[in-house]
Amino acid sequence: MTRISALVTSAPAGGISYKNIDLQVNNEAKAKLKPVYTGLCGTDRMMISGNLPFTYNPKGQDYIVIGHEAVCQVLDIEDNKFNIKSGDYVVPVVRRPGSCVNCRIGRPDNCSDADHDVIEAGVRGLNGFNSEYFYDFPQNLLKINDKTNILINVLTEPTKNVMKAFEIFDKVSERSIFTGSDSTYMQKNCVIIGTGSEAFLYAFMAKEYTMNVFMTNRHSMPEDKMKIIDGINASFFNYKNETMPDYIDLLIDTSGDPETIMRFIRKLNYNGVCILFGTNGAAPGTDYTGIDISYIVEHNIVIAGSVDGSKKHYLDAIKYLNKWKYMPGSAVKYLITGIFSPDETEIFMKKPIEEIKSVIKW
Ligand code: DN4
Ligand code: BGC
Ligand code: ZN
Ligand code: ZN
Repeated sequence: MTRISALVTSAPAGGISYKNIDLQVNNEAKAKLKPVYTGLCGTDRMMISGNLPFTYNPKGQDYIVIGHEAVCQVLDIEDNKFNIKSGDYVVPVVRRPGSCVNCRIGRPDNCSDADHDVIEAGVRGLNGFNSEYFYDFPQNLLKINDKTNILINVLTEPTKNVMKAFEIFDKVSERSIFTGSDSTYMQKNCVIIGTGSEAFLYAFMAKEYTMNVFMTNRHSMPEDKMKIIDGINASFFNYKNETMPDYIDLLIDTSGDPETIMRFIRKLNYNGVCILFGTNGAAPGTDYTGIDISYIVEHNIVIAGSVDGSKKHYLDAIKYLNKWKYMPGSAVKYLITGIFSPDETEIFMKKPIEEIKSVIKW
């Protein structure tokens, strides 16, 4: 049995170690991959601190290799119908379809029973990508054609979440005319709660729609983050002491904080859309009254949850990241705020204050 080094936790209890494990060879999985960069996020940190109850180890293992955000190089691949060759860069998908009807049509992100039907690399029942190398099936890989600055492509997985959320926005905003009387989104206000990596990627995408984009948090923003916000022509306000826009057309939450979400729902415009994306099971509850319910009803407000994304959203993510790579000022590259080696496991325990996206170089 080949031994390889990997970053592992024991799910759902937690903990982290960088150690040697047996390479799992699945004779059906015909692509041998080497991660080049992996990203880490709150999901990994919650697993490691033992706060993600739905995570579990692969069958027959007392650990799970963590990591679901990766850009990898193909070391070896057997003939396949996806036009992937040795040496290519690829992004592996997180969620693997089960047998429900949504999974069977290629939409495991909309799985009808995600707690039982799907498995997720690095999260639920399947080893993730933080190991020297691993095997996967060609159908789980998305090829990156533009090999320049491949580091940016480690953002593909988090960006696919944004692509799915905007698909939901497109669908629900069809029920009435959402664009302005000039046929564009140029006078529409999009407020994004939070200033982490997902919030920034939402801001990049809302700018693609040409909306007025406002990011917000409960404290002021350090200079580095302000530079990125200015670089994409968006704005920031501290909602504790600065004025917010008079109205909001599209509200996107990445905080998972009920009180903050309600504060902003009360500012949604007629036919407004609220996408809930952030999750924080530990956040305290909040008050809302019949007046709030009447407001939501009378304004035709849609509140939609959005989780994960499907293969087509990975493709959209690759397309937009490639565009953003070449944007003047290349603001997207500043989203990667630290590059670590696999043995620097402390990075999984504590989020640095200046962090947007921390990355591991393999
Ligand atoms: P993150 O970097 O922790 O971002 C969360 C952001 O929310 C940070 O900027 C926080 O600010 C901010 N925040 C927290 N509480 C408040 C508040 N009360 N008011 C305003 N802002 C607040 O995480 P991320 O960007 O990686 O992911 C964002 C969220 O999406 C997380 O909750 C993830 O669990 C969730 N997520 C969902 C999916 C999915 O549905 C995938 C990935 C992530 P500060 O406290 O850091 O200053 O598929
Ligand atoms: C990933 C999603 C996944 C979710 C829950 C997130 O970090 O981006 O694809 O479904 O975790 O495991
Ligand atoms: Zn993640
Ligand atoms: Zn399913």
